[in-house]
Amino acid sequence: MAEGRLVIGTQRYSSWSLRGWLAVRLAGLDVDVQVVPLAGAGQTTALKTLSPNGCVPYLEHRGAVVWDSLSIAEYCAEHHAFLWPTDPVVRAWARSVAAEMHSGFRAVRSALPMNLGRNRPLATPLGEDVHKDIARINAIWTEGVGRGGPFLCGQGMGNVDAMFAPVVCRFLSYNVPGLSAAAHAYMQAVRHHPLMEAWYTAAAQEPVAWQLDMYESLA
Ligand SMILES: N[C@@H](CCC(=O)N[C@@H](CS)C(=O)NCC(=O)O)C(=O)O
Repeated sequence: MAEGRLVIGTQRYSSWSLRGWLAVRLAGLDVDVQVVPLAGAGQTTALKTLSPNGCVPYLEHRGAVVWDSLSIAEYCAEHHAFLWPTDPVVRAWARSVAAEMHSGFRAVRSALPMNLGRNRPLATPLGEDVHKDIARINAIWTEGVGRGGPFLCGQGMGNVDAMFAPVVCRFLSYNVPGLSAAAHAYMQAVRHHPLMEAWYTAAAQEPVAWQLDMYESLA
């Protein structure tokens, strides 16, 4: 019997869920995964009584109840120390950019919603605020990979990469311009990590009835 459960949303769309799921899988926690189809715009009734904040990802593990992707990442790091870099200087950087991701980049989030079924740029030009976010993310990725790569803090995927993984999905889906060669290499490393392959495969197998017009009809 599993030691708990991780509840996530529609894998095609749920960027926060992808973060939590990656951290849990990287840490090797023995939990059952439950997928709840999202209604969009924060209207998923089933979640309102399920998790303390009415959101996914939501983790129950060995009696601990954990919500919010960043605290799930921290919880997972307690079980698998290498989810954050061992070098304190690199760890400080990793935590800072993970927090920056968690609390920022709103322009990218709202203009480029995660949709793993999408593979074309937006019909309309990106706004200045979106370009500003892209430039900052490009700088973070270029700096991180500059340490040797292929991931942001070295050879293995860790919490910092889990936090940025949905951004990789968005940038690939919308073929975002203005990224360095290092950033492109980073996106390929993330996209082809076995856990990401598994996530994309599961997303492609979700029922068509779970697809939401608000994302699918975005020109
Ligand atoms: N800051 C939270 C955000 C979680 C969040 O907003 N999750 C969305 C799904 S991606 C959600 O559960 N929305 C509620 C709903 O669809 O009703 C985290 O990092 O986990």
